[in-house]
Amino acid sequence: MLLPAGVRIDPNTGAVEPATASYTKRLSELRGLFQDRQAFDATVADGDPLAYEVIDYRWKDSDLAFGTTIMAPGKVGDEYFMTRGHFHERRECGETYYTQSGEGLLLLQSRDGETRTVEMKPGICAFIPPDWAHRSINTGKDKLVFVWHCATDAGHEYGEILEKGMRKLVVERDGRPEVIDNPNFMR
Ligand code: PAN
Ligand code: ZN
Repeated sequence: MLLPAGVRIDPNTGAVEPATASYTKRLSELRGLFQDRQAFDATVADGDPLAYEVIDYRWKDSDLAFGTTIMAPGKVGDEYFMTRGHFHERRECGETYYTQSGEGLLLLQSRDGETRTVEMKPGICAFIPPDWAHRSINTGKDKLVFVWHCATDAGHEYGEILEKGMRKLVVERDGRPEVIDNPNFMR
């Protein structure tokens, strides 16, 4: 039987105590996401920084799961560090992203190609409707930490976004984040 629990989440580090699982992604594991391949190779060669970590509180016998994502600040060329981005395998499953610290943008794209962004900053809980692909982007100088919450069996469908990219990019222009069309988006 699953038992109730109070799970401590550190808003600055994203640590989850107790956690059930975690993984990390180094930049080298995100090949193909960024436009500037030369800058990508140079940044990987220069220490292959940790891009993000995901920590879960997830039990298969529960319908609900939550956890944190901790994103390092950084850029590849003028593109900020980002997550892979995905749809959920179970298309009826949405999600929430509640930012604890740092600043970023949540980039969303519907199945039929509508795009939206939602600001990520402490106090904002982003609502991700079912069947919208979502990618988070750290546009700040510090860590971006957010708590996500979704169905345990929502699943991740990465293929389409990995193959085609997203319709929009978030780049730094004059020291500020700007959302632009992705010239390499494959229809
Ligand atoms: C999050 C994401 C996490 C990492 O837990 O999986 O932020 O992003 P990618 O999975 O796109 O690399 C979530 O949205 N779960 O459904
Ligand atoms: Zn998700």
